Amino acid sequence: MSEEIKKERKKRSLSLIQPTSIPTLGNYLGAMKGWSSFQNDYDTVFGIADLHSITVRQDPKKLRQQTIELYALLLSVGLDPDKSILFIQSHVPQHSQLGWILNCYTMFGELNRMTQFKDKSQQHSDNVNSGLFTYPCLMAADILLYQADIVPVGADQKQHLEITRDIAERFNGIYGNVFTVPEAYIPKNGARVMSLADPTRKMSKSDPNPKGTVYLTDEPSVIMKKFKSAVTDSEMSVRYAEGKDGINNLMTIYSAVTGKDFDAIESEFAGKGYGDFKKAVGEAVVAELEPVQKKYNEYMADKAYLQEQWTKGAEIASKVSQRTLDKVMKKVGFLQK
Ligand code: ATP
Ligand code: LTN
Repeated sequence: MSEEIKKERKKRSLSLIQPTSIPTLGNYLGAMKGWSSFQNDYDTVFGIADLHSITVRQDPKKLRQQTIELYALLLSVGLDPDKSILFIQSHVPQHSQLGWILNCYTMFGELNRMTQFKDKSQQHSDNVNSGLFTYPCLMAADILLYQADIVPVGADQKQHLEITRDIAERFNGIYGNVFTVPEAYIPKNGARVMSLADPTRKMSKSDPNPKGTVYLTDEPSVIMKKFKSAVTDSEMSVRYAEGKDGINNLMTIYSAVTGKDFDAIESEFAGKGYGDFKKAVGEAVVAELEPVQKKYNEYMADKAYLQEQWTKGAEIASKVSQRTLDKVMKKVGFLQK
């Protein structure tokens, strides 16, 4: 069988991330860390969801800078433009086009149930715009345009994957088999990393309290400091249990980074204090991020290379997604040019 045919048969994996700031340890462990390993077994597509990011007000200059930084970080965690399609969403107009069409196949009541919409409209009560509400239609377009089979994301995106499946099934039910119905792929460990300052809330890029959030480009000393001041409990025993949100979170992080399971971690720290444990978690995270940060600095010093890659990514993404868009436009009854 020729390489070309073998490649055609691989399943497709797709995921996007918003350029709302430098990614956090949560984004990394819940999503980005695993993405590079998909490149061997899947036909992989990754993108920067800048269209989604303006559902919350962004500073234009910062948004541009964060998009470049995120592109460099995607390469730094091991995404390879020769193996994957790596694009920026606003460079590929097919996303907005299909997004609009899918708006008309998504019910108000379905969107109204989305917990991300409820959370974000509370966080940004001065800007509850319609984009925030119809966010899942654009996300469904991102996924369905490429006929993705699996979508590796953190646990918080499960509901958005379910609505994407519902939209795809509804559309297929009316017009025949147009879209592949995708499945979420949620990692076993690290799917939900919590804030170090408030372990009952997810670690988020847009958290105004930087103490609870580890950013991928934080200096080692900053990372160590954040772990040292992580909120724990008064029990002084490293074990995974209900009500020990802080320790559970640190164990999750340590396990996701080192590959050790919870039993092994409990034995390793039996009889030791939280100080030792926090230090070990901090050091493991620093060691994990060191090679990523080194590559990041190299890529950031070569903007011409980055631009060349995102231009190439947009061309390929546009070609692939147009095939689905053509099919959809024909099915719904739009007149051909
Ligand atoms: P924002 O804080 O701006 O809403 P975010 O970090 O929640 O952003 P994205 O940039 O869209 O959201 O997320 C990219 C990926 O990271 C998604 O797959 C998401 O599920 C995952 N992710 C986000 N936060 C966490 C977390 N705390 N733990 C695990 N995975 C996460
Ligand atoms: N909503 C996602 C980001 C996102 C996405 C996608 C993820 C936009 N489009 C398509 C997977 C597939 C989030 O992670 N907050």
